[in-house]
Amino acid sequence: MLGDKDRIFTNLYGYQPWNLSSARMRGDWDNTAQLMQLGQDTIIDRIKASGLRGRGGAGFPTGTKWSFMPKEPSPTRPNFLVINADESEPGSCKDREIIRHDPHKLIEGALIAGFAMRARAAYIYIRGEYIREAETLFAAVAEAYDAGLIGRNASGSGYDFDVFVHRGAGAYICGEETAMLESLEGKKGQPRLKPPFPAGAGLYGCPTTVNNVESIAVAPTILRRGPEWFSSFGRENNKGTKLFQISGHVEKPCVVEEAMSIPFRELIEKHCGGIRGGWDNLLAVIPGGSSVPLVPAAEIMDVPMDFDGLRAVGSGLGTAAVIVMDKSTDIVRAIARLSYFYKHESCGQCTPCREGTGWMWRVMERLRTGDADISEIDTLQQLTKQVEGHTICALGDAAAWPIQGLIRHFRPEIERRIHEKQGSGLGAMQEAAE
Ligand code: L3W
Ligand code: SF4
Repeated sequence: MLGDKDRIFTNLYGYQPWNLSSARMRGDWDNTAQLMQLGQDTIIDRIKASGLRGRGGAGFPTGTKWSFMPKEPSPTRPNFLVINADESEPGSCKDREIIRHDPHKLIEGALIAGFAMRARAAYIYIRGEYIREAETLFAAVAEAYDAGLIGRNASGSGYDFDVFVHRGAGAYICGEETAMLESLEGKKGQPRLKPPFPAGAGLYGCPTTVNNVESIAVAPTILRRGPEWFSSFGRENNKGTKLFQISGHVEKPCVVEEAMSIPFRELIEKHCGGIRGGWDNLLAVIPGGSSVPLVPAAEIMDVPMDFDGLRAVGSGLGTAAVIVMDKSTDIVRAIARLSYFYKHESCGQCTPCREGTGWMWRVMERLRTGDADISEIDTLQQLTKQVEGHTICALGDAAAWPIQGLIRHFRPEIERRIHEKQGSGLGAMQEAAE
């Protein structure tokens, strides 16, 4: 269980100002040059030792990712760090809170991570709809430049490092790392084929690492408190603290930093005051943002909220955006709405996703209203398998998985609607005949 002294984000709720003087009082920018004197390889080794895994959804080990960057970048092909603040996954709202209330943790993290990867600059790509957050971030970056913390001889370290903030224009797909790079280059935000991974050929063809806001913002604290401190939370392969974003039918929705692997029931009891209407009223949970399959109530209660625990029940940690649904939820309608989202956000460049997301949504709509043939449930299931794994980026999978979860766990509910509609239709026909 995480105590207040163990929290990295001590201003998560904005009780104190976000500005530099307040951030300094919270320990940010405290002798940053000394941290950098550890040296690039030691910083990467310590991040590896901490067990930190990417906080944007995929959970790739952060230190390992940093180690892919060239150790001797060429002057004509510099290394870049790109920070993914395009937080658009339905249910996710943690990066927003970091930027609103603790932007200096992110900027200091950018300098340290950028230095460790020998990057010349960081680009923070922020979701277009985050207007006030972008204003805060621009102002915090300006404060950091004025104080000599970034820019030439950043923090007196002798290292030159720039930070640029770039606003997105409202497309979910620009959160996919290579679409983000395309967008930063001024092109239409469409994912690239991987490999090559960004570490080989990224922004303007240069070696690039794309990391989530939370992954970068925790790095200075990990180095100050030590990798063993961070890895003392959670369990093997699932270390550290994590921002959980709990929305939906709980008494008190919130964003909270907790130890990785906290059991679901404890997370909700401790921070959200339980389920609306009591635990018996819980129907299902989407534990990691809309791209992961739902888990029915009976299977989620004691699950450790981490990468392995949620995979074991057929879902995933994703961004740890926990969407709680009680028995008042029309679960078929909820998933149909997500299908609409993915259809709308598909960039359209590969056929299984462009055509498949629209097809899946139309069938989901028929299942929602009950105006479908019972055989269409299997057809839809097969269709999700045609999309999954056959697309350029993960959006195709993300569109398929929620539907697969629905069919796996709520098939009787889908069938009930169809039978009910057919029954009422027959009834109406009989009435007309009489
Ligand atoms: C070099 C290799 N680099 C992998 C890098 C790769 C990337 C990272 C993870 O999707 C997920 C997605 C969403 N050499 C490498 C290598 N890398 N092998 O490691 O890569 P990958 O492909 O596993 O994931 P991804 O394409 O980054 C991210 C899921 O997150 N998600 C939602 C996220 C939503 C947001 C948001 O709102 N902003 O992030 C929720 O589950 O479905 O599966 O950097 O380059 N051999
Ligand atoms: Fe675009 Fe969808 Fe293909 Fe991703 S899977 S590249 S969003 S069409």
